[in-house]
Amino acid sequence: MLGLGEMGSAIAKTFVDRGYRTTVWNRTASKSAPLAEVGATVAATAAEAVAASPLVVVCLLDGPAVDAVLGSVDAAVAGKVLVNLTSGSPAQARTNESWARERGAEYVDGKIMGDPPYVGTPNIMFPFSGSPSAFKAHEPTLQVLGTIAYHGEDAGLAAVEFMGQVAVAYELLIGFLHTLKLVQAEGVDVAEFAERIAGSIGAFPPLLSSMGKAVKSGDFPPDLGSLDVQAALMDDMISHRESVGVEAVRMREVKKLMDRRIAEGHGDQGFSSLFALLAK
Ligand code: FVH
Repeated sequence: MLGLGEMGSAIAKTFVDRGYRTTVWNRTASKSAPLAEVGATVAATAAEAVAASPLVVVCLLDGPAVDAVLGSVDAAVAGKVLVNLTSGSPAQARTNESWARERGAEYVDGKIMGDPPYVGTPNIMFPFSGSPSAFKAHEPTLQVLGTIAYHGEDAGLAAVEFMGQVAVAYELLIGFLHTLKLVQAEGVDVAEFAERIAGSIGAFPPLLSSMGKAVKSGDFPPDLGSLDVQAALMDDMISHRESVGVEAVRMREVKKLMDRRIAEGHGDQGFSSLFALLAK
């Protein structure tokens, strides 16, 4: 295990707890002590840790950290399976895959969707992609970390899944925070309102599924109503926000897209049809 930050330590501890012989390394050596206490072997260098096991799991801060550590390991990865759980882009994953292949190692990219306390439970998700044979060989080991899924041989696919899932979460949550500001500005209890939203959000999964199908087919039904009707509501939403001093920049963006779509003769289509305008 290379990297013993919050996440790397939780992963290493899970391997040890489940009975896997585990060798750990971290740039700041003192972070190895709690792992040594529970039974992990501490390596003095990253290369020494790599040499100790057929499976090498990497969990570092970011791409530059991975480059620095793998650079110090270099040829020692020959014959190993490298599983990199560090956050990063699809392009970084594909570059890492080439780097490993050139040195005779198999590469699996993985991403982490969840927090350290959930490692070792089903409540944390790990999408993987890359070498199918390496994934198959180590699937039972990776399964102890949480709920895992294999997305395909292209090493970038786990990162595509991660970036997409994280993006949906951030887009939704920033919209939620703006809405809380609006509700609070109107004197309504935000915590109680949040509870009501938590109760009503169950209506979204069927909508997401039907929007996905509409985007895939290019056949846009009037989901959420026709754009002609929604555009009028959007005007109300923008002026409501402005009237209570809440920023409305994204709503104006949505309205602009609706106006463009209507001007192009698609006012009878629904919200999903805005997808047609999203290419840069
Ligand atoms: N923690 C979380 O909740 C999130 C959940 C979602 C996914 N992430 C990703 O997991 C990666 C690791 O995150 P982390 O929480 O373990 O991060 P830190 O506790 O900050 O530990 C960072 C480790 O990286 C080492 N490191 C940083 N730079 C270098 C470098 N140039 N050379 C060698 N090692 C480096 C650092 O070492 P040290 O500072 O202790 O010496 C830590 O081991 C991350 O991609 C998240 O996005 C976690």
